[in-house]
Amino acid sequence: MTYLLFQLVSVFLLLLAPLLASCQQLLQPVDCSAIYQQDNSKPSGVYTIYPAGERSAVKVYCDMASEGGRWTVFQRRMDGTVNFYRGWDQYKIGFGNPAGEYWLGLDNIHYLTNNKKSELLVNMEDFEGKKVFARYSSFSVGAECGGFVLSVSGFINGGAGDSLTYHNGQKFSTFDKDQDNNGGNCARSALGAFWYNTCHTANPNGVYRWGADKTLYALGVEWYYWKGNDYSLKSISMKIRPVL
Ligand SMILES: [Ca+2]
Repeated sequence: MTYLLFQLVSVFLLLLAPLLASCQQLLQPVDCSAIYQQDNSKPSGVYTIYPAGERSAVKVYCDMASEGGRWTVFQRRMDGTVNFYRGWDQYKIGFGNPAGEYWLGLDNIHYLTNNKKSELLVNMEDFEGKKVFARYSSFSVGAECGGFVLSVSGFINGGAGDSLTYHNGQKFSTFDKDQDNNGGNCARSALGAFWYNTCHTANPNGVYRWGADKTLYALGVEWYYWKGNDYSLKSISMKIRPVL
């Protein structure tokens, strides 16, 4: 009798398994857009996403408000509490605090933008309280074997100007992996890590400084076509979402 019951329960669980699996999928959103689409009343904040399957859980900040929301933030500076002058391994896997300053990691950015058309929003603010943005209708990052090449196009101006087109097609560089077009090492001279060319018109991962500072050239948190090379921004955040 007990054995029969056991068998019945087993069969029941077996039949239920596909259902449980699909529920689990819903509970493991790939990005902030999936979270928003499940429940569009969710506020901006820290959520867990799964960019590359069930074992890839990572905490991120979701921007559910700007320009229609659904944004997965992959880079954020706001107060200088996190050191962004780090090497290749750190930029590959990510670092920092998702509730504050962080870098999501190139692997995850690649997974999120690899197989689906994505757009990019860059929000920024100066120390006088002025806020602008730059938006790009197409954004993706290639695989590590190709050097995490940046593909960005379709600029839409929100007052910030276009500082990223200059970086389109570049590999990512850190102080310990120079893949830029400069004879020297842009990551070392600009004290950051980015898709440097020869070297940059944007340096979002540079040194956090408080506004205008001409003592050292072009190493702050900069967006050249808005504030030039001697002004370090108060905040900048880079975020992506799939084009629906
Ligand atoms: Ca170089």
